[in-house]
Amino acid sequence: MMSSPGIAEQIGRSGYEAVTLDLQHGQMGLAEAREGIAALTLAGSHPIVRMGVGDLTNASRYLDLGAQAVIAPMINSATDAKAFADAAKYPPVGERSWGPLRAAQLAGLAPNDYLAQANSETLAIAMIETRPALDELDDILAVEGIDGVFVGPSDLSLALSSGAELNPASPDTLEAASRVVKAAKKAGKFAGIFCMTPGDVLAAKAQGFVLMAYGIDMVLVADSVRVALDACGES
Ligand code: 3PY
Ligand code: MG
Repeated sequence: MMSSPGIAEQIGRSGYEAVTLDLQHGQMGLAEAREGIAALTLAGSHPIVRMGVGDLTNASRYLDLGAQAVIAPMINSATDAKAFADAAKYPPVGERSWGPLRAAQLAGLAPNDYLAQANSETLAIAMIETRPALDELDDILAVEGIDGVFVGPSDLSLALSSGAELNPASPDTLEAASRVVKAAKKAGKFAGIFCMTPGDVLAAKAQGFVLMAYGIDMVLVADSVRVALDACGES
């Protein structure tokens, strides 16, 4: 969430297989995302960009900068999912427009070699975090070019309680998350989920989720500073 590509890089270097640059709720702009994507590539960690709500046409731009996956929040219908896949995938799957010069440089590939692997190696991930999305889950999963779905438990908890409570661990939210991972498996796609605690990560893994987003840079940095100060008797 922080605006620093350097912090993203250090998180990638510390062992995260992938790091998501959050352009929905975070502080990065396009220029910082560009630096963060390059820094993560250098660090050997997969750069993912979460886009703003409805920013579907920019999916190709983030991929052109070298993002290896794009996450679209608030995908509510198969129509949304198709628009997203169209922006993220080259023909014949979609209508991604050509221009991945930076992405090809970062991948060390000639243009046609980048093209040959782009549709399979760059991922379009649709967030499921509303009631309409749950209602259309199977249709969203059936859209060609959508590689996987990603559960947003905070927004889901708001939606399922009609705004009464933010509780990513509410029984309704957990039940919906379980439904999502099962539906994804059935459709031959993968499921991911945002996790609030290490326990959430382990539970999600056990359920069959394969992309667990855990650890917000603002929190990781603040927690590390507290540990350092505590160790010096300065808390
Ligand atoms: C949510 O929980 O709603 C999210 O979008 C997590 O990133
Ligand atoms: Mg959300």
